[in-house]
Amino acid sequence: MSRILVIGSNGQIGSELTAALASEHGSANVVAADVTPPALPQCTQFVSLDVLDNARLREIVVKHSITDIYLLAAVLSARGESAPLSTWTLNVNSLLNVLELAREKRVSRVFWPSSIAAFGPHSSLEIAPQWAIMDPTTIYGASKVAGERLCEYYFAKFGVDVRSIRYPGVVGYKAPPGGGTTDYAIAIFQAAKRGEPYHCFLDAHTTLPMIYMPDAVRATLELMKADPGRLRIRSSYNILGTSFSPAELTRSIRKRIPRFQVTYVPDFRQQIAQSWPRSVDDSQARADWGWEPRFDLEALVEDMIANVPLDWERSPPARAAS
Ligand code: AKB
Repeated sequence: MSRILVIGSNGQIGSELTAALASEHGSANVVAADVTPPALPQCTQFVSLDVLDNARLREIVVKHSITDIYLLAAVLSARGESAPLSTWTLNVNSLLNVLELAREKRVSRVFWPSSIAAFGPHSSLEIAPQWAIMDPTTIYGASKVAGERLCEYYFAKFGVDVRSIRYPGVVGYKAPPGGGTTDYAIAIFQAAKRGEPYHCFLDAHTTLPMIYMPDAVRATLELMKADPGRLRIRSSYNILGTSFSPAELTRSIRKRIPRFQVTYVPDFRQQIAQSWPRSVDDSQARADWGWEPRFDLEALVEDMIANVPLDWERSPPARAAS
């Protein structure tokens, strides 16, 4: 039986993954961890944890007989640029702390997310292959490439069962995103629903790989359930939900909210987005563990409009930690 620790459980992905794991494995077998307690009660037990506090991490793993760790705590691409050193420290050292626990056989399995941010200007940006030149331009991207190398190293050298996905931009409505370059694709829905214009910080035609939250969560669960013998990638798997630009997203929203207006005022995040691929080749994930997305752009837009709160304050979600 798995005993699961989710680190970064208040964040955009962490909060939804924690709920999904609790419904799959039973609430009693899932421990949620973050630096501060969640704003809303969660379906699992909560422990306070700064993942850089290695002694506390070890104490929690032993006390709760943890077998599997999902490490979601991270500083994302846009926010990371204002604090490179602390971004690197959190994103890389947290992974090392967890991989060391697995090397010592204190836990059996680790999930760690990489990102499309691991790619860079020379990565074949039309459709980034699984194996590409990785020359990220952000500290977040650099920490993801380092993390991928560490995952592969700990697997090859010590047999650590670590599994990873390069998440595209993740769109969801239950918790706010925290400091990413793809965050526009969530804020735009809230403006549309409030009947306000949206000032987009990316250029109209900046196409990026994206994924709807239910697909991202399902991909994570499916990868972690996959037969280890079938997994040929121990750095991180490309997966794709759908790809779209702000202009294409706006067109789709306007089919449902015709008077919605968007202006484009690109800021520093435009440069980051331009260094990322427009799509990714996820054929390896499809072949190895049967990955298949369910939400295309129209399905994502339909569901987001139906469910996204007008703003996070009026309908408070779990606090985002990353
Ligand atoms: C970000 O925009 O930084 C994240 C990511 C693509 O990893 N959403």
